[in-house]
Amino acid sequence: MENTFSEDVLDGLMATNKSLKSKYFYDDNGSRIFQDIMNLESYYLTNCELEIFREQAQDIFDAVNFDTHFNLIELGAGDGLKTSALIAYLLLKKIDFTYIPIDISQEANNILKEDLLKKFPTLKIKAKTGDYFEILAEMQQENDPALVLFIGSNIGNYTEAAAANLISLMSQYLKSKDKLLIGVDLKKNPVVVSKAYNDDEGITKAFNLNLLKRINTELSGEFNLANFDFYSFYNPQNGEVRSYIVSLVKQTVRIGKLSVDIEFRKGETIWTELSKKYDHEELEELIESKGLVLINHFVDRKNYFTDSLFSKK
Ligand code: AVI
Repeated sequence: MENTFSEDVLDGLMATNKSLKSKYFYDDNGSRIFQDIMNLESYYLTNCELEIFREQAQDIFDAVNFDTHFNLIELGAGDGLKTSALIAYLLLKKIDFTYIPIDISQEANNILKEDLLKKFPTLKIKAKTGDYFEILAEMQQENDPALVLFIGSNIGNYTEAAAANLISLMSQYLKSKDKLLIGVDLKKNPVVVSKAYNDDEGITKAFNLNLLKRINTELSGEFNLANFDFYSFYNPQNGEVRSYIVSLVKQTVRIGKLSVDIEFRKGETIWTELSKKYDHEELEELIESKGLVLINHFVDRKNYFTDSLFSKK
């Protein structure tokens, strides 16, 4: 069984090196802030991936090479903005497919379905709520091939071991004809990467501090957000952006529902997120070591982002 929010908060804040898991960013408020991040000029990832889908949809589907009905399965679909570009292409070309977005949030799925049907009334869509792998296991029973999308550089939020485990599970659940399209942010000029995670408007800061807000509302925490700042750091040698909440003063914060008082030194940090950048070779190594083979990398014009297509060995 997965840990609960309170268990993870307690473990993370009682540790010598404090941390909070980035998966907890995405409550309703956090998801809204993430939409704002995706609209930032400095957060280039979204536009790069959108450009790839808009301009290379045909090349991608030629490489996928399905000639019967297939399932387009998306792991963690969010607002479906980028996928819409692929869907628009497929519908235009009258290609027969069913879109199956998988999300842990029923509400997110309902909104996505409603939005997409407004845009594309003829779309066949079967949104599924639950665990990615339980649903992929179910889908293994189907005869039709699947194109599985894991886009948005979500893989970057997993540590090396967790990413390897995730790809290995995906690979196990793919049927022999299935394909995986994975969207990954690439290593590039460190100045560009740093700016994406440190915007002038303070939106990424608000995204991080929302974790403390969540603890306040859900666990009766007493964090005063004015006493905390945000810091992110990109190490171009290993491709890791690491993000932190910083305590601006020495303070003790009560978390009522956990019956604990958390002590902070002035300048002490809480690690909140890893956003790893890859290069093509590293990505191929990670994925090909788990029984998949590269078909092609589709990159944007600036070479900032890749959507890479893999098949089973
Ligand atoms: C969702 N994920 C890929 C984003 C990223 O770039 O790591 C989340 C994010 N964190 C700060 N800005 C955006």
